[in-house]
Amino acid sequence: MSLEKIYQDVIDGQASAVEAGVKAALAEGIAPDDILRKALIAAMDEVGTRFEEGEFFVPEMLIAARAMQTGLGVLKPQLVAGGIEAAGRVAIGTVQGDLHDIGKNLVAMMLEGAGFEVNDLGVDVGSDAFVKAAQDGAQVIGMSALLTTTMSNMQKTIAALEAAGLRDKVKVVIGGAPVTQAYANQIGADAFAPDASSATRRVRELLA
Ligand code: B1M
Repeated sequence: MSLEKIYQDVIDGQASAVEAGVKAALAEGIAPDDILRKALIAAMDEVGTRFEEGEFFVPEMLIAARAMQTGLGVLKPQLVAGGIEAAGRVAIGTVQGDLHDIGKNLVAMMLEGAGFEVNDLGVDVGSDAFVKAAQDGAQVIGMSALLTTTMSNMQKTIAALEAAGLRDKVKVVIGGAPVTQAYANQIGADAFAPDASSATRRVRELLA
């Protein structure tokens, strides 16, 4: 099974072909990380480019995203295989107004794989829900945003944590395509991670 075929099937939104392709690639011994980066993530980047260029519209993005999620589902057991002890409690969500969840799901999977207990709050998560998760014992709040228009809701959540008297009790890590280290500094987040594996590293460092 070639990675190019999986890549193309994601772009074409062929979920069952992606499922079969990822299974075949794993059976052939192709590293899960290569399948993830070179086929699944690379395909979503191409889908984004085609959307920007007006070649793809929301329905095409949506069916490609479903195909990607199907592939991720097959990879999940491989990605989470490493976990043993509970290394800490993390609550993660995509911020209010934002429905993109593939990157957030990947970060959640990697954290689980690294042994963290993950409370996935889902998408379109308001400040109150993040505050509640912190009150319920999360040591780290993870926020994802894919839209420049929703990034500012990260700052609102940090302000809400401060208002609730919880800011010094939880660490905040942020990420998502438009998010940068400079933005994390600007809003007073404890860490920024550009991808799922570095998110796991950052969370480990924050709890060390
Ligand atoms: Co949307 N979309 N989308 N979309 N979409 C983008 C983000 C966009 C960049 C496309 C483009 O124009 N090139 C653009 C945003 C432009 C901007 O704001 N600058 C865009 C737009 C405009 C929109 C709509 C507004 C379109 C419309 O309706 N006109 C709309 C908004 C809906 C909403 O949220 N309210 C919309 C809708 C959608 C779909 C629903 C169709 C679908 C999402 C389905 C889903 O997620 N279940 C979708 C998709 C699929 C995309 C693209 C093509 C792919 C996103 C993705 O899944 N990437 C995207 C283009 C792109 O990003 N190239 C695009 C793969 C994923 C693994 O990467 O999420 O970046 P990513 O996650 C990475 C890192 O960022 C990081 O780790 C992950 C793994 O390495 N990371 C973290 C993520 N979260 C983290 C958290 C951390 C740490 C790291 O700590 C907690």
